[in-house]
Amino acid sequence: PTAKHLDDYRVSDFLISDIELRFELAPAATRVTAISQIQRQQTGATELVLDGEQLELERVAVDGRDVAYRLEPGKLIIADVPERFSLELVTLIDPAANSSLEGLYMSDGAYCTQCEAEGFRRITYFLDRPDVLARYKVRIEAPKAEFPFLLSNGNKVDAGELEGGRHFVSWEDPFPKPSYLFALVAGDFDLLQDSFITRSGRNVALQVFVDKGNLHKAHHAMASLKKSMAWDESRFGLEYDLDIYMIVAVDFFNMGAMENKGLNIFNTKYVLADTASATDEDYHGIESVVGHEYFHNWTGNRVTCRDWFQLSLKEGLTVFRDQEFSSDLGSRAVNRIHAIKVIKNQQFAEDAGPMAHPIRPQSVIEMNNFYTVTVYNKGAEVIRMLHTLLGEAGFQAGMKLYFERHDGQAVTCDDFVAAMEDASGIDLRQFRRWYSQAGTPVVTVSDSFDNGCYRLKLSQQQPRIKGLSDPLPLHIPFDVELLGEGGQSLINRVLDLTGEEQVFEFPNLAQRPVPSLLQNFSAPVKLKYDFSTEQLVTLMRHAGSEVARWEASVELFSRAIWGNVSKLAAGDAMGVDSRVADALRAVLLDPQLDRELVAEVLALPSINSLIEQVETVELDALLAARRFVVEELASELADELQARYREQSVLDDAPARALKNACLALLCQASAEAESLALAQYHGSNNMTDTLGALKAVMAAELECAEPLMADFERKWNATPLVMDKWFTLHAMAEDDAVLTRIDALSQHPAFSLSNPNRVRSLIGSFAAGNPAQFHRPDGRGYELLTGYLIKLNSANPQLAARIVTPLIQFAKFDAVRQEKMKACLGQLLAMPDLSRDLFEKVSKALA
Ligand code: BAL
Ligand code: ZN
Repeated sequence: PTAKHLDDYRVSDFLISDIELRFELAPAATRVTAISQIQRQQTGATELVLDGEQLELERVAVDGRDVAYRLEPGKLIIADVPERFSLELVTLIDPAANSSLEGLYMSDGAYCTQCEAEGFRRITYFLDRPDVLARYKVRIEAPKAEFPFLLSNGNKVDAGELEGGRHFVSWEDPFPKPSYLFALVAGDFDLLQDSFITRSGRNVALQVFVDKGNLHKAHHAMASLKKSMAWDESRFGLEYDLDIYMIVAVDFFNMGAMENKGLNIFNTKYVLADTASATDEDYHGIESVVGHEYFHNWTGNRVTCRDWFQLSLKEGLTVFRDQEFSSDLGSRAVNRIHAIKVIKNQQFAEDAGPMAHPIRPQSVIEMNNFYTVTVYNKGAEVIRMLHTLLGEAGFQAGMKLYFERHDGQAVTCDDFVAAMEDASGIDLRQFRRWYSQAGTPVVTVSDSFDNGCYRLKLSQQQPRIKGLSDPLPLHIPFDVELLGEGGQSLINRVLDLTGEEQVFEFPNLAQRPVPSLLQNFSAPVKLKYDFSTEQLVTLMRHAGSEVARWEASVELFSRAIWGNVSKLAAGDAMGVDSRVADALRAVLLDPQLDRELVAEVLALPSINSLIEQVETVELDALLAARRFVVEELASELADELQARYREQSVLDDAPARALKNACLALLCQASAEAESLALAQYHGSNNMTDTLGALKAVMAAELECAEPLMADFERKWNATPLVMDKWFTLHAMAEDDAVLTRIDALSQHPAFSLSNPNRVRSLIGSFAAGNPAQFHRPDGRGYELLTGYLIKLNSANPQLAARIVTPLIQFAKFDAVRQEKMKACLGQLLAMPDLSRDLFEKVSKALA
């Protein structure tokens, strides 16, 4: 497999203005007739080269006449085509055998599509690139009894009966779009209907399609859609543009959801919810993903990407928009903490591993590998920095100019930044480097205080990444608050760090202040500053921003854990400073604090987040030290935890459940006496948040009741796949030595299927990514288990395989013995004769 490079971008030789598609649906042999109106764009081009994969070609006609053509791997080539012509192609495809879930495939008996990034070429030969925008007319034919709903993008324009019990429906999408936004669905569903009146008074029909029997679980998705539509109007001034908006939930889906114009296709995980079966976190996830896909209608669909290297143009921006949506509707601090955790725990790991890439990658072998936390979440952080630099008014002016300039076009990240720059008058030349530099910058801070003047010296270091040019200093907005002795806020300011090293002065201060640094995680960088315990305790109690208080707690607890790692290495007894427990007690008992924030603090830093704080890790010592600190703090605070647990138990809202379950998790770590609390919660629960909270707590603490409760849960929920996913995950995260045999046994469970990505992610993916203790077992059997499943998934669903391989390629921080075992597994994958491009790209980079 070879890489494509951003620098090699050339405009397409030909354009396609219109396409008429006819689908004669049949599981093993769907006939697709495509009539495209094509015109030359590059003078001198005479050869039309179309993309196509896994297609059986039946007919090629130019202006109604059969013509000669050539087939090369992945291409159909027609020589000597005229300036403008109509091209008719007839292809046969096999949706039933399509296990990759790209192109047209079957999910539980229904037909559906996934065309982003390059799936449309599995439907017909086409200029399958995002800068070719065409108007689509689609006619779908299928047996009516089995497939009463035949859906595509745009507006329904015709429908009728055909012979033999078949029927057809025709759709027209008036907005020219790239092929990746094409969608088709055919099946029998329950349908939830509603409507939304836009601010200009247009009535939009809203439809959510779900598997039969699930109608009662579609209401939250519908409510989320209506909130999204209202929010985009009020915050961004953006209104919906078609007469109908459809969401279809399918159980077999590689991604979370897909923003196809007017016809979103969703993973059931992000649609179906009722309180019995879905947690508060699931509800929140649905709201944010429904919002995300809806917001793409402007940022992605109306203005799309010129090429796939520009993916962050739409994804970074749309993640930023969905984060703002969630923050405007819920707790801004808690939403920010969740976003920060994704960056620190996952994106920093990607940046430090073999797949490190800028938010605008420069070379790609398999595009599906670049739907990453870097492109999405670091991309959103880059947009957030622009928002910080420009302010809300400047940012909105930039958005307005962006749409004025580019509505209906396929553009680049540079075009977006230019709109922001031109609308605000702020010089973003240096800021643009965020798009081309990979790796996590480190900002090192030192300070001094004399004669009433406090000085902060900031320096930035950029990592060098193989294959990329030497990094240059970035424009880093660095948010600082200075606190006085009593915790009062003295100064709050965003510093512009643009040089390699800069000193910022704060004169006329009575005492040396306590600095709250990189507040709100104002840039996606690693902060190095030697905080004292006293400073962190002050920040935890008094920092103006709740996010800063949480950050201080993470720093304080992390130091307590690393301190014990050092003690273990020195052969000293472990211990926890009483100030750490006192600080946690103060947070736990503060009635003013957002209870979800308190729950976040009580969660204590995860192993994965701790690993990201260091260059190399002694995992066994880290696991032991974290366990020790958690148990110490839990026993120290047992009375207070019990009290808050009981106080919150009588309340019935999401923050109460979050805090209660965080208390329970710690109590179970402190002593087996908490078992009765967990049992009572499990048996008395009327909602999945509490049920799962109790189960998680007893599983993590390996209490005796864990096994019977898991068995009870399985009995109750074995017919509900999304709930069984939670059960598989709980098993996969168990830290006891029997987990490997249990996972293999569970892979034979009737509710498990290797062909369903949700099941695979819940059992295999969460083991590899979320159970570091067992995945990184010193004997290497955790790596071998993952590798065995990757070998099975490699040809069936390469995209999924390449997703879950991630923890295996991120070996650089581990000891030599573990690294060797990880590399041996990667070597085994690389030696496979039919290794997919997806896995090849990641594995070969890891072993390079
Ligand atoms: N465009 C792929 C799914 C999403 O980011 O919305
Ligand atoms: Zn997206």
